[in-house]
Amino acid sequence: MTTTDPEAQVGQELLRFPPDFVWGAATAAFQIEGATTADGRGPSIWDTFAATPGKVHGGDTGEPACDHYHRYASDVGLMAELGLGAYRFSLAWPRIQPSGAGRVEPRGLAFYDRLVDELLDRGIQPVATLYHWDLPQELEDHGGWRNRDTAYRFADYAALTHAHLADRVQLWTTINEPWCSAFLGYGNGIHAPGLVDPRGALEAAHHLLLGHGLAMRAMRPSAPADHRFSIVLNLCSVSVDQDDEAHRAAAHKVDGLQNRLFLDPLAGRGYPEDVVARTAWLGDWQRVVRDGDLEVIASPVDWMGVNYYSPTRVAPAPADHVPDGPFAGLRGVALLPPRGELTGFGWEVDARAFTELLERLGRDVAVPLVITENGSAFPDAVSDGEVVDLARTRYLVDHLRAVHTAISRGVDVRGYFAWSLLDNFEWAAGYSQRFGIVHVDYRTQARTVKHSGRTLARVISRNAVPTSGYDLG
Ligand code: IFM
Repeated sequence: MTTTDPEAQVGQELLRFPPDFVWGAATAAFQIEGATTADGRGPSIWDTFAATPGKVHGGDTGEPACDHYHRYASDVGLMAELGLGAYRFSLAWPRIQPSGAGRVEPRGLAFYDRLVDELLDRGIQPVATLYHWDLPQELEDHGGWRNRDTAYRFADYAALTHAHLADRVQLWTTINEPWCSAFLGYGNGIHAPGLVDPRGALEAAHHLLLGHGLAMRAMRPSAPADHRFSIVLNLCSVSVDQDDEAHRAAAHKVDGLQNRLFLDPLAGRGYPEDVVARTAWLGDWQRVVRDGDLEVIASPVDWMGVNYYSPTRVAPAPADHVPDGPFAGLRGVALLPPRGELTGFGWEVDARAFTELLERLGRDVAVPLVITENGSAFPDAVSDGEVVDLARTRYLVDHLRAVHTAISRGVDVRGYFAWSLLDNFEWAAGYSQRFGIVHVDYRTQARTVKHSGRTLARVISRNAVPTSGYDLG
């Protein structure tokens, strides 16, 4: 699908995206809103975690973040300037139900009314994520996602929030990256609530999926026919250095815990037997997975959100070797350090692995895909009013080419959301990592559109990327 665009630079070949391809950028409530005690918002696990010394880089907290709670209107103005067709944001559960159950805070809902109305006024389609990691602290005090009851509380919250915005928001996502909530929050404890409990991580994974399914069942029956529901997964492409049985087995194990543990039950295939067998020493699946749960989890979705940043490299290791970090539930696998070109955050840059992942998902997932996050962190600086972030621009354009390649090979990808619209609170890394296509000066709250943001705007206006080079004119 290579054609020449008369508007493009002379001789520049373009890779065109499908005509109705959705272009957007994404954020999450805790990462940008600030105003953590405004208008009756309750505390979340991330407020507690960030207030705990040593947990977040530099002692950073959710204040002030990007003060988006007060600056949402001008931020939507920036989106319009960039030509975004859609904006993916998350709703803060503790703004809407401060204790995670029961009483609803109307001022919390009113903020999202204002945001959605502003988006619609500017012709930008809102894409709402119901849960992006900010669990109300009171639910964590009762076990958080390790407690089955949290899944039911999530469904209640999803139903009331969906009902409130149903007249204006058509695209919904239940949960963002359940793998991170389970394995970083309860597995190695680098994310809130900061627990090192590998068994609890598996329980949390199941309850997050159950919460997703219960929410689907709570929202779908009353939803207008044009509403489209999804879940967002951070799926990884697993790379090995050799193509032999031992390496393939190591890759299969990691693929099981990161990808198939989520993809299979969502697709109605149940939990992968090899993962269940391999983690039996950690969890009592029979106790945790109750009759009927798998049917609930497999409630049909309309699309699947895919978040991709970098590949995971693995190798076989002695049978009793337990890898550090989030894969602590796996024995006999070694995680290899990233190599080659790295982002400022030290993440490996590999756009080809993105195409491979999408092609695999094209085979394994029955619904259309949307890239709900993709981006890179580099240390940017404003100079003469500009941020010339060429490394991020290259990352962006190369990954868009990778998406285009997957589409040209038949994968049904319907949209792309850059992570992130704004520099923001990067979880345990605090404000030290900048992922934005718009720079934020946290002292003055000034916004500066980066070179990568202007590049994305040009891509959007042409609905195409050039076949080569990074100068989009
Ligand atoms: O900032 C996060 C986001 O909240 C979830 N996906 C990965 C991003 C970069 O780490």
